Order: sequence, then C-alpha cells, then structure tokens
Amino acid sequence: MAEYDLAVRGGTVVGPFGASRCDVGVRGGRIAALAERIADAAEVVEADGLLVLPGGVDTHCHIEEPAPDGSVHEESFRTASASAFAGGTTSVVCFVPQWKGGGVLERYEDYRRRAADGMLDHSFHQIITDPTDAVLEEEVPRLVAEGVRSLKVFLTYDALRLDDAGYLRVLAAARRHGCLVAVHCENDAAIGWRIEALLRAGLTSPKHHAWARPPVVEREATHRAIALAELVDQPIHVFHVSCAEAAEEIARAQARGVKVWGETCPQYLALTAADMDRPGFEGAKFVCSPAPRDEAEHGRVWDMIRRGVLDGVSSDHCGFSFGGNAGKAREGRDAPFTAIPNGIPGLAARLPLLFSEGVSKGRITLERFVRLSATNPAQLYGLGPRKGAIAVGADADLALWDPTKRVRLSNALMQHAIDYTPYEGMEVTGWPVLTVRRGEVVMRDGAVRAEPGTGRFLPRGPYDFIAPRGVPANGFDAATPPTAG
Ligand code: DUC
Ligand code: ZN
Ligand code: ZN
Repeated sequence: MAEYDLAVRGGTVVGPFGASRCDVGVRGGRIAALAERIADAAEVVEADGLLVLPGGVDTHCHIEEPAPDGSVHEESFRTASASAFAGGTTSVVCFVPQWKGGGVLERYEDYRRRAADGMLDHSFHQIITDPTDAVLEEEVPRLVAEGVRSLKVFLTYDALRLDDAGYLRVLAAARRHGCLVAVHCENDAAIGWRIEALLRAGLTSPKHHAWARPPVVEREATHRAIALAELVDQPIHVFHVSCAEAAEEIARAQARGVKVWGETCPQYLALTAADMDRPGFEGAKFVCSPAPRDEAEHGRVWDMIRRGVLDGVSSDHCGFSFGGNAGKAREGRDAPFTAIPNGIPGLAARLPLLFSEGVSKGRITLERFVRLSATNPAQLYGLGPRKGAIAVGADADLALWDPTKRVRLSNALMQHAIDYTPYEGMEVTGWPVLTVRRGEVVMRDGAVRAEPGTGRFLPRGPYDFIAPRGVPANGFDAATPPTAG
C-alpha cells in the first residue's frame, strides 16, 4: 500500500505568509506532509508551473434558500457545488432562514437535509428576523450546540429587517451564547424615503436601484451597527462593504479596539452602477444591494483591502435567473426596480476575478489573495485551522492555479444553475485548473466529478474571534445583568 493517497508534485505552495516550492502529501483526506519530494503515492498530480493554493472559503453565499411562499433559490446544493469547484472554492457558509412568526430549529433541520445532498463542505449562519425570547433563549442555544456560531441580521428589507431594539436583542443574545453577528448595513427608512420619491417621479428602471441607496445609507447603517455592537461588547462582521465611507467607519472602530471586521465582494471591484443602465431589462442582471458604485470607488475599496480594513472577499452568490418568471423578472420585465430581487451569482467568478484584478494586475500579493479568499474567512468563522490554509493536519482542500492562463468569462464556465453571469465577456488572467476537496480531485480542467451527498457539515465550536473584549459601558454588562436582591 502506498504511503500517501495523493501527491501534488512540483507546484509552488502558497500560504498566508509566503510561498515555497514543495510537494503536498495527502492521507485520509488531510494534508500529511509538505516535503521536497513525495514519492510513494497512490495518485499523483503534476503541478509544475502551477500555484498550489488553499481551496477557497466563501463565507457568504445564498444557496437553495427556501422562502415562506414555498419558492426556493434556483441554485441547489448540487449545482452550487459544481460551480464552487469550477472556481476553486471548496467550503461555504450559507444561510438558514427564519420567517417572521416562526422558529429556527425546524428551518435548520430542513436546511441540513438540503445541504447534505451537495458536494461542498458547508457551515451555516442563522438569519434572525424575529428575535423572540423563545428563539433567542431556547432555540439559538440548541443551534450553538449543533455548531452554528453566527447569526445574520438585516437592517433593511421589509421581510427581514430588524429595528435597533431587535438588533440589540440579537447582539446581547449572541454575547450570551457565543456567536459572531454578521450584519447587512443599509438604512431602511432612508431607502424607503428615496424609493417613494423616485417612484413618484416615474424613475423606475433598474439603474434607479442605485439612486435609492447611495453610499451614505450604507455608511450610516454601518456606523450604527458598530456603535450598538460596541455598546453590547459583541463582535460583528460587516457584510458586503461597497464603498470607502462605510469602510472608514470600520477602520475608526478597529482603531478603538472594537472587534469588527469587514468583507467586500467582486461586484464592488468589477461592476458599476452604469451596468444597471444597460438597455431594456438588462440592467436587472446587476441589481444587488448595496448597489455597485463606480470605478473611482473600486480604487478606494482596493485601498481598504490593502490597509487590511476589509480582510475578506466573499461572493454573496444569489440564484436568480434572468429569463423565465421565477428570477429577476418574477414581476415582469416592465416592473419597477423595487420588484427586482436583489442579488447576483458569483460563486465561480469570485476567485478568478479577485486573482486577476488583484494579483495579476499587481494590486495585491499572492499571499494576500490567499488570506482574503481562504485563510481570513475561515478563521473569522471558526473553520480554521482545518480549512483555509495548506498545513499538515488541515483538510486537503486545494486549488491549483495557472497564473498565466487567460480566460474570457462566460456563463457556461460558471457551471451554476443560473442562466447568466454578470461578468460575461470579461477577460481574466489566472485560472483554477484543478480542485481537490479533502484529498479527492473534484475538478480537472473544468470537468467536475464528485458524488452528490459527499459534502460535510462543518460544526464550529467557541473560538477567540467571538469572545467579547470584556469592556461593557460603565462597567455594567446589560447583556448579562445581575438580578437585584
Ligand atoms: N443583497 C443582500 O443583502 N442579500 C442577497 C443579495 C443582495 O444583493
Ligand atoms: Zn446582505
Ligand atoms: Zn447576502
């Protein structure tokens, strides 16, 4: 019997802090050796001229999310797995819904069953839309015991949003039970006020989506989300930061020592509001929130990445097709922008865009690419050291990249269930040519080969990022108050 199940030979292995030319030996799905030469392996992958990077960890994707009306996001766990592997990603964190008036445990059970059908390793955020005592004090602790360690809240969207009081309740419950809180930051009242005026003025096309939510609505909500988290002494993660003014709020809080982190997404580095102004209904393909900004803003977001203020890049992948009547056009092609579902697909495009716009164009180093795409998200969500780095003992999740390969992005290459990619026609330099998930080659030259049902749930325990700082306001901890008498 061979000493290793798999050897990846002759590539340049890149970790968060540096690169070295070595072989990777895999046994039992884990990395068992990094050595100058691994000779005795049952299967060999030759990686001369290739980069060997950790498989991507995408901690913000919407996959097969069920809605209360019985509809489900078009992307299933099977199709999402193929798409992720095609783009060099091997693990995801996606969302269990809570529907207003309902609990979370039954949704969790249902979502576990759905995810078990895919091939991706997965963990969950629990969305909280109705923070009742029963949910926060009885159900959430049971989810935590199952290994769900993050709660997601929205500060906008009618069906999902929490007001400040509800948000405070979630922050305090997260403190008590040991969860990170992830926040969608946009000011709901401000958006509603602008929408009313836009509709009254007859300004209803897709491009007006961006007019309804300028950067200031994101900045205000980011500021408020951080201030309330600081009050509770609860760590938070600000999702999909689209602009420097919101990132500045994060930077200021980080400088005060607040435990707040921020991510951005490829749409805020590669798409602009002008894309939503394409003829007819085409602009709907780019409608997501926060809205894409402009090229000058892309430059400022890159600066925030280089400063380390934004230290992760996720896809915010959303499964709404352009054609048919279940996705972007569910209310018709003449419907106002307010009827277009928010969200765009990006699971497979995330890493090639980040590599090409970042590494190939000289904006970031390879090591920073590894940190942004895998190591940092894995650590922030308690998936490390098993995920997100190439190290002895870690899961053997690898993506082999040809850094010189030039590819024109097309929907077929995305291998998702959605009928378009917002990045159609863009040229990238650098491409994942082979993906390994737990020691198994699951994608080679674009051909995905993995057995449905082989993705594993990743339970998460307590970890340092979610621990409070221990600095409640005035020394009085309102999240865990003593009782009088
Ligand atoms: N915005 C969100 O908040 N969620 C899904 C997609 C989007 O655009
Ligand atoms: Zn969001
Ligand atoms: Zn999202």
